[in-house]
Amino acid sequence: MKKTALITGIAGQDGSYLTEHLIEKGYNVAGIIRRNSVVENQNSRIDHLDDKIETLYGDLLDIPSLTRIVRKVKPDEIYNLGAMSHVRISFDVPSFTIQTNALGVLNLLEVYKAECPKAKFYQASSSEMFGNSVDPDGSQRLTTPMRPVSPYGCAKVLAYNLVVHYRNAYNLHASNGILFNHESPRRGSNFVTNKVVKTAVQIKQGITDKLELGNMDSSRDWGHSKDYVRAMSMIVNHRVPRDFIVATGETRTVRDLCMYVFGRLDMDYRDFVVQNPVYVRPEELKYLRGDASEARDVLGWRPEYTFESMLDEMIDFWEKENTE
Ligand code: NAP
Ligand code: F7E
Repeated sequence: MKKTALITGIAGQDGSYLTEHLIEKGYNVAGIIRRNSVVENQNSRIDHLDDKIETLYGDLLDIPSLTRIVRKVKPDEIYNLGAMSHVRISFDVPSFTIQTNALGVLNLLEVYKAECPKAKFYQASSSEMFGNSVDPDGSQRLTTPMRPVSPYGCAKVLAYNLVVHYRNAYNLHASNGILFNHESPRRGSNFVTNKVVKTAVQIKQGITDKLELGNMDSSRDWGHSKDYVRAMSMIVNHRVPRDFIVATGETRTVRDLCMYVFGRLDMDYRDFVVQNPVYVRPEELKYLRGDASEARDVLGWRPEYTFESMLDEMIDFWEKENTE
């Protein structure tokens, strides 16, 4: 019998790729969307899947909507990807961020426990939970202390702990995937990778002449969203519920990112990048490099994209987008 997956945040970057992945695996997919005042923006990442999925209006902060949706969909698997996902903006809207990213998870766990406790549950946890905590070998892993440095990170730590607690207390198949940064052409263009690629292509095409950035010295472990949604499905279908790190194990600075993207377009980033303090955070997470050896050894997960092939795909996307 076909399995049914329910995805919160289905219209986001990961939600859209996860939907494609699960449809390919033969699932029925349903997802929660929120009302957008610009109707054209509502489902732009999932418009092409319109006739293959069911979308339902709901919100992690609205328990009646979650109950109604879970009763209707009767999911075998729940993927909780819905969140206010922008770290810098979480400093501007800390209360909203904590409500959505922490209390929203509590709401969903309660509905899950009451309505479909036999289902499997995935929580989109984040490397931002580690803050500036790094093991002596320069990696973060499940045992690395969590010391978040943003409202976003604080909320994700609470949500992470709630998932572990509900798993243990109520014998639920609930797992956290602690995913490091992952990108794609579908990434919001106010995240640094897509911002750099989009603007560099526009500079090359003469549409603009500078790129304003914040801290160029921070390091991130960047992978591709398509690879990471495969890991989500492997985590949910693992025999026992448990948490996994998903990362590439490589780290690069924002400066390295600029050097590669501008270089690919035959330009020198130093001629175009200017610092704007608006993009500097009150507290910065300086360095991330994940140890995903358990995802590799236990789940058999391997990323297919490299840092370069991911950026090449994003450059191709913006080159086509800007000329159409
Ligand atoms: P994204 O593109 O920003 O998508 C987030 C989705 O959540 C959007 O569809 C958004 O809907 C929805 N959402 C926001 N608030 C909601 C609420 N109150 N109720 C229901 N849905 C809500 O983010 P993403 O990159 O796909 O990330 C997916 C998840 O993974 C997020 O939880 C994020 O925090 C987490 N994560 C991401 C990364 C990464 O590098 N991408 C790494 C680790 C963890 P609207 O468009 O209507 O706002
Ligand atoms: O910043 C620096 C910035 O916003 C990366 C989310 O998916 O990954 C993401 O969070 C780095 C930071 O991602 C600009 O200071 C410099 O050091 O692309 P980002 P993030 O904050 O790491 C984690 C794992 C998540 O869970 C989150 O949901 O780049 N940076 N200049 C800049 N960043 C932005 N956005 N814009 C700049 O102009």
